[in-house]
Amino acid sequence: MSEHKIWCGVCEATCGLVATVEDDRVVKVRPDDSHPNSEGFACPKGILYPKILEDPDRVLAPQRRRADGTFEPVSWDEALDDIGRRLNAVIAEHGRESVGVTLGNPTGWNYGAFFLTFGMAAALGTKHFFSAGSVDINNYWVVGQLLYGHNLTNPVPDFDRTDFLLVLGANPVVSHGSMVTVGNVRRRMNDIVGRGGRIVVVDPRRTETAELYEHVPVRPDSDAWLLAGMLRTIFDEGLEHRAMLAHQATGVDALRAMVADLDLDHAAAETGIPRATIEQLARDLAAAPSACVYGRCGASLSRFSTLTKYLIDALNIVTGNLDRPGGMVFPMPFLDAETFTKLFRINGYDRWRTRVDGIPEVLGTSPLACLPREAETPGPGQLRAMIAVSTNMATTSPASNDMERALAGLDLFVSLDPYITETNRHADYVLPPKMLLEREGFPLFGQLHYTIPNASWTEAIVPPRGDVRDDWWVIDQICKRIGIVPSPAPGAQLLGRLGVRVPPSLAVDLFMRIGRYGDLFGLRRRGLSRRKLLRHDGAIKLEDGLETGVLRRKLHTKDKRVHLGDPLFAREMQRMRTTPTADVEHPLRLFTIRELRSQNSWLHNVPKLMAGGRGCRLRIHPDDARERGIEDGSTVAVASRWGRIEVEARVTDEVMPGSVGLNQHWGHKGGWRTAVAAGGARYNDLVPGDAATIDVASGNAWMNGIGVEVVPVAAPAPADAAALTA
Ligand SMILES: Nc1nc2c(c(=O)[nH]1)N[C@H]1C(S)=C(S)[C@@H](COP(=O)(O)OP(=O)(O)OC[C@H]3O[C@@H](n4cnc5c(=O)[nH]c(N)nc54)[C@H](O)[C@@H]3O)O[C@H]1N2
Ligand SMILES: Nc1nc2c(c(=O)[nH]1)N[C@H]1C(S)=C(S)[C@@H](COP(=O)(O)OP(=O)(O)OC[C@H]3O[C@@H](n4cnc5c(=O)[nH]c(N)nc54)[C@H](O)[C@@H]3O)O[C@H]1N2
Ligand code: SF4
Ligand SMILES: [Mo]
Repeated sequence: MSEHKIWCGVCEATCGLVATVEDDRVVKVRPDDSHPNSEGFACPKGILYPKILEDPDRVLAPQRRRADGTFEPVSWDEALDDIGRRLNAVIAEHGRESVGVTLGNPTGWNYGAFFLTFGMAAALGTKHFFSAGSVDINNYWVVGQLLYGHNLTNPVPDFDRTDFLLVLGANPVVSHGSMVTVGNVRRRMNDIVGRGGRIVVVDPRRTETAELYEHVPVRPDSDAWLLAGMLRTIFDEGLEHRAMLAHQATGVDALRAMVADLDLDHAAAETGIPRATIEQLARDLAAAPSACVYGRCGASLSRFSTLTKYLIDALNIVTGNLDRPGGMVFPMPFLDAETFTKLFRINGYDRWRTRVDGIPEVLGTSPLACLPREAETPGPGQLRAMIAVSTNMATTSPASNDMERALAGLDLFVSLDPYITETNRHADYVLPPKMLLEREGFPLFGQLHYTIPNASWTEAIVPPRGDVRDDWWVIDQICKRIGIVPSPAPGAQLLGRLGVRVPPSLAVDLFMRIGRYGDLFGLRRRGLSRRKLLRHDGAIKLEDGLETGVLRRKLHTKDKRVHLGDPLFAREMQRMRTTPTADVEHPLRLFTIRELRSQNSWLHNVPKLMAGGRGCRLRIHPDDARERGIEDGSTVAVASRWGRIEVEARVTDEVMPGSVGLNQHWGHKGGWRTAVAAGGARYNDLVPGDAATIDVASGNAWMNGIGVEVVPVAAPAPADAAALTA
């Protein structure tokens, strides 16, 4: 029996855990009290993660799809050789640009897979490089580029010192924080209130977070109106922090002009928030000794998500809260992704546009919303083959049914995933990865946004089950067979041509060692290296918190100022102000609910996580239910302009009138039996994916605030019901 301090690679909190291993199995996991960031906190997902390793539905050998849609196991050589042959045929006929790569959320905790998908896309020179960012954080990446000069420059709230936290569309008590790595977030938020500060949560639902603090209900998809209204109030009343603005930013006049004639009564009507509340929030924010405005998925998956994120950052800057204690502060990661993405020209915006819809590229990627049209519209550059790495895009992307059809129609579809999911049941090959704990790892994404800088790198603690392989190895093997080196680095390309492949661990170690906390190959005795971290049990704390006064060092703009005046934002404001929002046939606004025991679309196959009466239920306000004759527990049909599903209704005043909330990512298909048996329906069947509906500036899908109507579904007569179950 042995104990190992590990980190959890399920969500961004990146908690420290202690795993007990007996006979090559993880028999117990508990929170690590000594972890500098999570301090003894962990959630059920982290504790139960090892169940995945033993899951009877886990794919343990490469699978090839037969003509009848079932799968048969094949050897790695057979699978990889056939994939290579078929990819070469596609490339010979249609060119490398017809091959696509998609990376999903878990690559953020799987650095090898992450770097090699970027590398493969770069080596192919393909525009068909899709990332979960386009159903999540592309708006951050666009605003990062335009304001700070780099996609990945991302200030995070200074939880431990702030006096006022304004949260828009985030539920950290359940999600444990996003685009900020903050361990034990609930304790740290309680401390804000404990020291006399305030937390205001703007959300259509009285969430687990809103319930603990002050709650301002907002109509889904209207945050930009609220933020613009607050900015107008601040400028009208002269509450802006002039000295900080003059020092930090350019383009303030353009911002002022954007909001100068905004009608606050109209903003109140759009948001459902009284004008007086909008004005008071603005005054309170400006008057607070320090404050942070923080928005996440609720604010990122709206129709105007680039504008929303811009206005969030603008509010922080205008109130003098950027780069100061208690405001929005900048992490200094030990692996400086900003520098190396810049070095290899990965970062950027609008250097090219997508073939069919003309949507600007973000960080070299195309939006998932565009994928079906890229695959189904003939012409040069048409998408013909796809290598997908840890993505369940048929469920997690807009217009799910279009996505399934498009994937099924490809000449070749290869998916790296531990399960047969609703997405990759259409794949020609499903290739099974080693999971964390079976592979070494360091928390790539976590360190980008940490609030308590710390470093860790862990060894595999158990041997892999079955015949599974490292994701990065699989990608590299595929690349070998089509004669490319999966790297954007000219050095790696050169070595590759000489037959030398640089493993991702070596490349990352190199960047870490020459980085801010690196050992400079021995010159800095206390510095970091992979070897040192692997030898250390648990995480090494690097700092007590984040430094301030670093803005000039962090900015990638030439003049070392934050650029508030990019004309794109004024255009986006105009787009919002001229887009009609009323939809009389679909008057209710649908928004997403995340759950504590899910991680996006997966972990639904762990029985212990699914216990306790969980279900996929539409939350509807009692007034809206009464008006429609809907009873609690009954089946309802939810219809948008783009799709229709049936689910159980839950009548509750936790959602504001006029809006309805639904769990994301249920209604599974494929080989994960527990997940399939859980039933429910797929949220994204209702979501549009056409270019006219997405946030055109970032390609982010519009998932929150789409119009729906809800009607009762008559229960089948007893005879029909008997026939159905027979
Ligand atoms: N337990 C758990 N944790 C997770 C995940 C998970 O699935 N489960 N997923 C992980 C991932 S990938 C991410 S990106 C993060 C997300 O982290 P968060 O963004 O903090 O999580 P969400 O629960 O999506 O929070 C969005 C909130 O926005 C509200 N909302 C919806 N529409 C609107 C709107 O138009 N305006 C406003 N103001 N609010 C709105 C919703 O009610 C919800 O409370 O969570 C991560 N952590
Ligand atoms: N309606 C609606 N839709 C949303 C959202 C929303 O709020 N509302 N949120 C969006 C957000 S924030 C996100 S991040 C996306 C997530 O979208 P995805 O990235 O598509 O979703 P996940 O469910 O995280 O899919 C992960 C897949 O990776 C597999 N996997 C897990 N670990 C590994 C591994 O180590 N290696 C490999 N190869 N595979 C692995 C899992 O089995 C699963 O099939 O969904 C988005 N979709
Ligand atoms: S909060 Fe996130 S990182 Fe922490 S244990 Fe849960 S899933 Fe893992
Ligand atoms: Mo996400």
